[in-house]
Amino acid sequence: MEMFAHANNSFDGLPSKIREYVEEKIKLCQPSNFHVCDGSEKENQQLLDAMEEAGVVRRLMKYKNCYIATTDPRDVARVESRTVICTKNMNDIISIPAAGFPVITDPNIPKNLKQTPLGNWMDTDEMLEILEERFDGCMRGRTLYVIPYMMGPYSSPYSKIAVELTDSPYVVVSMRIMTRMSSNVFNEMKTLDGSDIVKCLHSVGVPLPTDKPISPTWPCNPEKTLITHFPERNEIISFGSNYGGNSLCGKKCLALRIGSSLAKREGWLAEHMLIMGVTNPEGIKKYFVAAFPSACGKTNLAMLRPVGIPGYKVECIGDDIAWMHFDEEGRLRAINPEFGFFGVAPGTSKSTNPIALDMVHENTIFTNVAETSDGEVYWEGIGTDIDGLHQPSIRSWKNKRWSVDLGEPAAHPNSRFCTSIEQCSILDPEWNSPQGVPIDGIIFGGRRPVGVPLIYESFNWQHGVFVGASMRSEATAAAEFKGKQIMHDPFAMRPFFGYNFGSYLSHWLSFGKKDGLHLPRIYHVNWFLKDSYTNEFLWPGFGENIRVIDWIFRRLTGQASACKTPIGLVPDQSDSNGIRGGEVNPKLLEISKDFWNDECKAMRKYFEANVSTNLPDEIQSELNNLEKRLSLM
Ligand code: GTP
Ligand code: SPV
Ligand code: MN
Repeated sequence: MEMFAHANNSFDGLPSKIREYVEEKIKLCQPSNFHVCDGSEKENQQLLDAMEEAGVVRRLMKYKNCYIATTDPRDVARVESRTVICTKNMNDIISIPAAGFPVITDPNIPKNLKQTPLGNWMDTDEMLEILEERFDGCMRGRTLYVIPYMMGPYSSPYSKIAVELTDSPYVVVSMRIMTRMSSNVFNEMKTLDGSDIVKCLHSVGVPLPTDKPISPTWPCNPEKTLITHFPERNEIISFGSNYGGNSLCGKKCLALRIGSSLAKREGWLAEHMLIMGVTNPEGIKKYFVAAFPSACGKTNLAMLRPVGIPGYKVECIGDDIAWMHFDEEGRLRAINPEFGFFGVAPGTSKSTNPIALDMVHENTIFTNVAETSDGEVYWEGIGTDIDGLHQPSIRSWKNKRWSVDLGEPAAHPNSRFCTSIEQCSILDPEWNSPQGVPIDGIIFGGRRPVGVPLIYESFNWQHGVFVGASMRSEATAAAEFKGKQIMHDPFAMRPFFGYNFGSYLSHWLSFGKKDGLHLPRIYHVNWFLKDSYTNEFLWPGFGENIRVIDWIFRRLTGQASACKTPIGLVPDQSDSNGIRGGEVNPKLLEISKDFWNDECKAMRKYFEANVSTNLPDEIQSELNNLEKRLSLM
């Protein structure tokens, strides 16, 4: 990608702390030019035009201001094995696994990087040395962009200010959608101590000219990829990948990994959660947050269009990340630190998520979707009839002519749309509120084909924290895992913990011990139970998930009864206070003693192997109690 045509390469207006940082990184990375972004429409269009000319993006003729980018096939998702938190003290970040650390055999992964199923750690100084080498001259022939941005609403006491330096124009236009990116942020920075600003450095890791066989339209360096976080320095350094959570540093790197570590220090919560407002048929409004692992239904639930029970209304505040603080009245309030959606494309259709489908036909950047010869997007589950009378030809995400017979998907399973939150037609009136919205319920969930019921309620806060800790879910295409193995994914945060999971649990538990807090009730849902014979989903999902939200809502207003089971409270099927609005397959609410005994064994093993002495006693005793209740079943 050639340099920006009308670069703003003056340091005027940069706060001195940022100027020093930029100067230092320019010296290291040796870009041929630099540009300080202002976030304006004009700047955005210039970048898109330049990228279009260079073939980095293609304009989609059917829509207004929409583009497709397709990636190097080696750079399609987050890479968890190369994502690492760096501090002085290892135990701050990870516990030593009972089986010891795996020996690193890949010569491109630092030998002293410690990998665990709950995150990776390396010593700060050692990592900085390795990064110094990777970044030395890494931007030669490219432009370095300086992106000032804010996570969270302007003038919110909970927002954080950051700057990302990157040599990827794709990252610039994406960050402009996903965050509040503006030169105004520099003014806010002047009032801050430099250490309050989160500094991010990103490079695709391919200096020019290069003799490597790389894609000129999606440069990346998969062998050398490292996504590193320095919570003690408020810094993020990401090398070699241009994809989503690896390169858009505001998202997982800042809002979750650095965020959770700040949250621990400052007494709040940074979570992988959607935020939704629900108004019931009587006009009562409640807000919920929900944590599901990547590609397990957050965007869909956040934009749910109710089906089955008339009179409900759902409004969206966020689809991926929640920052939550207890306010002076002891209510938990949530803000969405992001400004856009980076949503999974496959499966998005008029019937599953009409709100998302409507919103992506303007000002959207698609990544790794397919394109029809009519200039429309295409992906698996988009709901258009490809066997119909008019059959446009389809160009796959690999830029090849595609047909079903090829036996591979047209769009990558982790293909995404990137759209500003302002384009969502069901935005909650409070979506931009500096104080955030008051949360009444916390919902955990995962992709569990067997055993885990559609819905259950935890007995109390401590039990709810245990429910979050014991979450498991099928692997998805959002990271590098192959197949559908059931993985432990506590709080849907496994790839995003910024500090030791044991201390994270203690932090959550600590709120249960404070006086004067109105603790939200905690639930667990599973939309993904399957019929073991037909392999079909037992629950219709999507819009009909309102029927489960309705039960939760009526539990909170004291209108729905529940049966006590060993794992928690489930809807009473025999009375009309159960899941309303249609038939419910009894298998959806079954609790099998054998299944849950096995589940307990798996949890015990997981905690012993990976959390050991850092596991809070409360979680241990919740597990013991669950086993006891099961034995009496
Ligand atoms: P990330 O952006 O990776 O964090 O994912 P997410 O949690 O926001 O997941 P998303 O809502 O994008 O859904 C991922 C996939 O699950 C899509 O293909 C959806 O169509 C599908 N999905 C979402 N909700 C449901 C549901 O209720 N039932 C079924 N069967 N599939 C669903
Ligand atoms: C996820 O994987 O949870 C995402 C997509 O939301 S990414 O931004 O790539 O992390
Ligand atoms: Mn996510």
